Amino acid sequence: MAADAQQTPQQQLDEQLRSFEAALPDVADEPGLYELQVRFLGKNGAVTKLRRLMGKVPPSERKELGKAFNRVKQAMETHLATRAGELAAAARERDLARRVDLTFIPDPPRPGTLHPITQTRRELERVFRRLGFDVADGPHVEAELYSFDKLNILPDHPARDMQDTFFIERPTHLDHADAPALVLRPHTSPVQARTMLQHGAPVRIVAPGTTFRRDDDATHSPMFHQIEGLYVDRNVTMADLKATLYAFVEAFFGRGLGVRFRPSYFPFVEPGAEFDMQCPFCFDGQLSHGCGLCKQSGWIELGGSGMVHPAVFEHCGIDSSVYTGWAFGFGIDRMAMLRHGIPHLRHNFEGDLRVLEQFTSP
Ligand code: FA5
Repeated sequence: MAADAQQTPQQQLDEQLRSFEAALPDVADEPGLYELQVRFLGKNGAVTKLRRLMGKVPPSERKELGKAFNRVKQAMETHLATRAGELAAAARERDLARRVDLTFIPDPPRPGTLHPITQTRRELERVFRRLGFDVADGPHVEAELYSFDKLNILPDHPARDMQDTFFIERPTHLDHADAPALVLRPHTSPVQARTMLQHGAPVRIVAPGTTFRRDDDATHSPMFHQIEGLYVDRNVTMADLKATLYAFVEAFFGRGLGVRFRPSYFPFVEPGAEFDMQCPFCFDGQLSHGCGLCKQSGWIELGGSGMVHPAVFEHCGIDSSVYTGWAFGFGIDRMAMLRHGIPHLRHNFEGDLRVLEQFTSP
């Protein structure tokens, strides 16, 4: 009820108390109670506002008004405390009335597992970290500059051909001269260039990650994974490369498998070599006799390697008369297949739970 301007301040106070008492039974919870308190006793509450009238009444009436104000305020506070007690008791009753079936066993949680390629990548990182390598990363959408130019892959090299690489259209709103030419990186080797340009020498990193090519057959997929290795320092030789890769194969596959290098050409290394290891599936402790997986050859190709080409050093700001280094780039997918006995590359990427659930995370 609105306060009547003709009423005395005491009458107005009593009026407020009555409307407070009328509203109280409708309050159903603590926030409601708080709201009511604020409405009447808060800084701008109805009762607080009336208190401001004190200054306007004749001094002789002030004492009486003060008493009336305190009486109303106290009454409201007592009501609030009583109602708060009732609400708490009702909440407790509701709580006690709840029935909980303590014998109920919910479905056990079904934790997911790491994809076999993720497991393999993490295991590779662990092995190379123990050999003293840092782990580096690079973007999947990469500049042609790092994917090719810095790596001494000349503009007419077949790897730049549309057959191999996914080129990304330049944004039309940018001036063509300014827009960087972008590709989905066809190998992890751009991380070599990025790392050398950023950190200089010496450097010792591996860079595992996703790579993309316009490939699609039984043993090649458009998206696959590689791990790059790069070691640059004074007096680094091919012997270091061989020793590191021996140690890696031993730590990753175990069982004393042999390795071999076959001369090969990559524009960013000189000399360059393919790196093979004995097939672990048909290995008898000494020889791999040949099986379906190694196409009866007894050897499995892991990828390319070699001594970093002086031109690459030059493009990446490293003095090739002071530093030498080696690099490698291996396919991770095949390593995952070898480690987990996965017969087909495609199984890795079909997202079939019947396959994936067989590889529980370690
Ligand atoms: C390269 O990509 C070089 N960047 C490797 C390198 C690095 C050489 C540093 C020297 C120094 P290559 O194209 O051979 O090399 O690929 C390396 C490995 O990646 C292959 O042996 C294979 O295991 C894997 N690979 C390549 N293409 C595919 C594909 N489409 N699907 C699955 N694996 C692939």
